[in-house]
This record gives sequence, structure tokens and C-alpha cells, in this order.
Amino acid sequence: MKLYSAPGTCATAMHIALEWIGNPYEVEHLDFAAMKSPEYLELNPSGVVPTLVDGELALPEGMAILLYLLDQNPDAGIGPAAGTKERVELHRWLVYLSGTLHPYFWPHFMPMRFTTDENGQEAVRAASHILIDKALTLIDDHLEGRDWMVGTSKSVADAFLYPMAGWAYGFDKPTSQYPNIDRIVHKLASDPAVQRVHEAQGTSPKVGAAA
Ligand SMILES: N[C@@H](CCC(=O)N[C@@H](CS)C(=O)NCC(=O)O)C(=O)O
Repeated sequence: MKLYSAPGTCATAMHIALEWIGNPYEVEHLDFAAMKSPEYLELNPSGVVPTLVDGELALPEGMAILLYLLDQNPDAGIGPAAGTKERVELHRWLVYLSGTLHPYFWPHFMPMRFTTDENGQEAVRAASHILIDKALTLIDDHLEGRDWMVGTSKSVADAFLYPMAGWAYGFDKPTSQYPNIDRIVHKLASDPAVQRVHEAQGTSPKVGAAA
């Protein structure tokens, strides 16, 4: 298995899942130019990370990769079994993280893609922060009284939350002001598997750092 990733991106979550599973895998970190190369576009026509390659399969889309890894490794302790109530909950949160929280960050990182007004980028970024606050508040409320996103054990949903929560530590309203999310980020930051991912990336936990 090979994961195409880039340090500090959403693909960190898939890298964490592979570390949790503990089977041999390879990871290649791409820079922005390599993501747009013809060879990589063959694997992932969107030109983004992550992509997981497993034999003949080239699978883009982070959420699809997390579910694939979970289904392939039902006993790895990375999420609830198919057919259970917790698994349905897991789907709900993976969809929310992938389809709502993650896209809310795009105008923060790439404001130029969201306006044709070259003077309008700061306003675009400010609007993204309002949306991110809305989503982080919803997640923080959900986490009240819970140890993990779903059920009573860590899962790929926590891994998915980890890099995104990390991005907001440097915001005017930093992740540390969402105490339940902050608690999970700190817990994961001290997980040996997560630390191995940081080491492979040459990054350190974003806790308290600027985005
Ligand atoms: N829908 C894709 C989006 C992936 C995505 O946005 N990846 C970012 C890193 S977090 C990326 O590679 N961006 C490069 C670009 O947008 O050109 C997924 O969920 O996997």
C-alpha cells in the first residue's frame, strides 16, 4: 500500500490510520507541483492529496480512503464494525468533516480561488473563519462529555479531525477555545503513532501554532 500525502494536510489523517493499523506501507510526500504532474493526475484527477494505491486500486478522496482502510482492517481498532449504530454515527461524522468542515478551510488557505476581486481576499478569508467557527462549535458541542468522536474508542473520525483542528490554532478564535476539540487534539498529539507521522512529515503538532 502506498499513500500520497503532503505534510500538514488533510492526508495526515490517512497517514495516522495507516500507522494505527500497523501493517507495512509506503508514503510519498508531494509538493504542490507534483500534485499537478501528469503522472499523479492519472491516479488522482483532482490533483490533490491524499491518494491511496493498493495493487490495482488508486483511490482518491480522504473519506473513501478511511472507510477502505477500516473495512480492510476490521480488527485494527480504528472504527466500529459495519452494521452497528456506531458505524452509522461514524459515517455521519466523516461526511461532516469531509463535506463541511474541510471545505470551509479552503477559502482560508486559497482565498484567490473564491473571488475574482483581487482586493477581496481578506473578506473571503474572514468569511471562512465565520463558517469554520460554526462547524468547530458544532463538533465541540458534540464532544461534550465524550472521549472520542464516535462511541468510546478512537476512530478514523478522530484522525480526520486532527489535522483540521490543528489548522485553526493560529486563528483569532483558536482551537484552544473549543475545549473538547482541544482535548482530543492534545490526546492524539501524544499518541506514539501520531508522533511517528509527524516525524515522517518533518512536522510537529500544531497545538498552539499559527496556521
Ligand atoms: N475532496 C478531497 C480534497 C482533498 C484536498 O483538498 N487536499 C488538499 C490538502 S488538505 C490539497 O491537496 N490541496 C491542493 C490543491 O487544492 O491544489 C478529499 O477529501 O480528499
